[in-house]
Amino acid sequence: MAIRDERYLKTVLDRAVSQVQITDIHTHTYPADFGKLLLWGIDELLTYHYLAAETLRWKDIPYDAYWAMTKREQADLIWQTLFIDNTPYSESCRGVLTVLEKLGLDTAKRDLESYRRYFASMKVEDYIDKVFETAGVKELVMTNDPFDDLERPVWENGCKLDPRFKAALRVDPLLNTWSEAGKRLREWGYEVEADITGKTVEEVRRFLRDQIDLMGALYLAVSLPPTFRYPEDSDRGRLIENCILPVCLEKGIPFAMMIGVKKLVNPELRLAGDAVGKSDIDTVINLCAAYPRNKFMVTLLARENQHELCIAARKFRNLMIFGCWWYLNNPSLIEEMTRMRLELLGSSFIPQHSDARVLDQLIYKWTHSRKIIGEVLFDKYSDLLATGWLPEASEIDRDVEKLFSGNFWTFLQRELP
Ligand code: FIX
Ligand code: ZN
Repeated sequence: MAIRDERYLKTVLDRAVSQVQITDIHTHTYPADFGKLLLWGIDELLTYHYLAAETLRWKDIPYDAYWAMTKREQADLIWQTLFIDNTPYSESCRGVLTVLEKLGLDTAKRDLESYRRYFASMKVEDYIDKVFETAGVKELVMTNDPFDDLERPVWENGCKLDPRFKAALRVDPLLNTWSEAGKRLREWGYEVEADITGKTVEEVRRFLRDQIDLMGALYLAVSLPPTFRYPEDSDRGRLIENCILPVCLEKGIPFAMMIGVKKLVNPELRLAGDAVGKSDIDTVINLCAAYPRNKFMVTLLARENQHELCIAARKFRNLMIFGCWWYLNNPSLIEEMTRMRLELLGSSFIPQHSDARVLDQLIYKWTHSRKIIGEVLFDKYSDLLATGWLPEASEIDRDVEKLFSGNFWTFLQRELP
């Protein structure tokens, strides 16, 4: 049915955006049989590395003293510092409150112990179902690292994956610390040498194929520093050229590059110690141009890179840009980036991923993003109404499904000439 006015537009669009079942294409969360890798509940929410960093701005305790605390003690300190002694303005603090509210808990009471009792009463399997349902997420892609000693045994012992959890093969150690990774590969029976030539190339390709097949990986992913360049006379450059891209092409899967992380600028903050730097868009352009049959998924961490990334995506159909990553996952920047992308790319992009490290975060990260993306879409459809164009309700459902799920799956299935 054609939409002729903004009132009906709002009704149709609000319903479409609130009900669409989401494919969350990048997370750090796992099913219950991954053991300690699955983080959930209020104390994990509070000790998320974003909040640890924010808390340690207020407290002059030695970093080691913080890390020596128990998880509960850390959560108590964070709750008192960011939620009681100060107002929880930040997106990561607000997110904790959104999760509690969506679970039906009373945040007005500010009663941390009562929240703890709620989570303690939950069976993990039931809670996973509740989070997926509350967040409206139908499936998510994990971050699967064969070099992680906690994770590798789960795969080697033959895990039967919950179908809502998909795999992505993460290759940071291979690309960013080849000398160390090479030693591990030799331990695992791959005949690799320091020089990335001949037999070593073949063995790294074999390792990648083995892992992709073992996990059923939907794509290969890596996070890269802002200094990453291509072409680059380096182990990383040679591995990308001789191993990663040929195997991705052979398997028909994208190579996802997450570029712009300045690792551990403050190592005392551990996982919270990474910062952001402006990346080189020519590197993305060079790769997309040199490998037109390979599929690239790219997200850049610096706000300053976003416009040029959109322009690069206009030039290369093998480039799918995605998400408002990490320090960009804030309302003001999600809005700015989504407007820019719709204006430059139409709907041929993936607007968001959650990056959830704690399962419960799916609830807040998607509640917040649905609202912002929905508001931007309302403006864009309104602009079209003003030209006399009459969008159909079915087209709005189509567009919203593509943005929150379909574009990802379509990109995975594409075979480029
Ligand atoms: O490299 C990554 O996947 C990053 O998303 C993480 O390392 C980062 O800590 C994060 O979770 C950001 O949201
Ligand atoms: Zn991530």
